[in-house]
Amino acid sequence: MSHLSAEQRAIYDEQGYLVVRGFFEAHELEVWKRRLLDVLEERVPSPPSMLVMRDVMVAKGIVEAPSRVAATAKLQDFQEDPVLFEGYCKHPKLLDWVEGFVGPDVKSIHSMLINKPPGVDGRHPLHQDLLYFPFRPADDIVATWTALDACRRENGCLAVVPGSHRGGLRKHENPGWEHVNFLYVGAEGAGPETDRLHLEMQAGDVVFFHPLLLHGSGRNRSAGFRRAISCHYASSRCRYLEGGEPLPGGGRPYVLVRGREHEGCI
Ligand SMILES: O=C(O)CCC(=O)C(=O)O
Repeated sequence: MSHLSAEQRAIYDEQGYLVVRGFFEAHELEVWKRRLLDVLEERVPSPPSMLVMRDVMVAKGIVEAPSRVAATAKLQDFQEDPVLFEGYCKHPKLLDWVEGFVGPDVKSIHSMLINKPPGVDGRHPLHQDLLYFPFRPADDIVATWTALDACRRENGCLAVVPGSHRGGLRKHENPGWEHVNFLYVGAEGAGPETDRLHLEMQAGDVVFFHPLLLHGSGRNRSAGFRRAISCHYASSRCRYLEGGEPLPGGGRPYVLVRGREHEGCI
């Protein structure tokens, strides 16, 4: 049963994103924030399939981080972490909403806890996530991005270009900045001159967005962390592009989280 109203769906179709305020409660966010610390401070084992990505300025020795958490840009692909995956990606209320975008058969296709520590550049250029997904249709893919802290311009909130999902997939390239995190590429023609909307969000707010929406985030100029947890979902009816199948043994694990599998699909 989807919770998405026809009016909300129309906003999403027009703008490429939909913000839902007060979606999660503070105690739910606490569990995910504590898990980040437990993983980074090695109180719990870190699944081998999960990438713990250091910020590039720390990795190159340009900035000395006071702790491992201050050195970490994100955790990625946490499908084997029971707390983050079961708790967030399989959250029943979140999946009820996701169904409203991709239908009843849902796969989780990518998960991240983005940390954005203070003291580093950490910007993410405007880009389109469809770049990372070798299957279609794009309209059957949706991202959820949940603020774990209050996200403001000062600490590098998400920025979006409303309506940009109605163009196609652009070429992407290194933005040419001095310090750019691993695989943070920007869409061609979407440089600093591009008008964007800064999505200021309270902790617990969620934004659902289309995989062609141009989005990115600024530098964290505050003294605290700007954390967010995010999962991408696709209909399990999506089909690989020709030549787009993951390499044997490689590629991302796509995990059925609701409904059923479909023959010949992702
Ligand atoms: O949370 C952010 O700063 C942006 C994350 C993002 O757009 C991404 O990792 O694709």
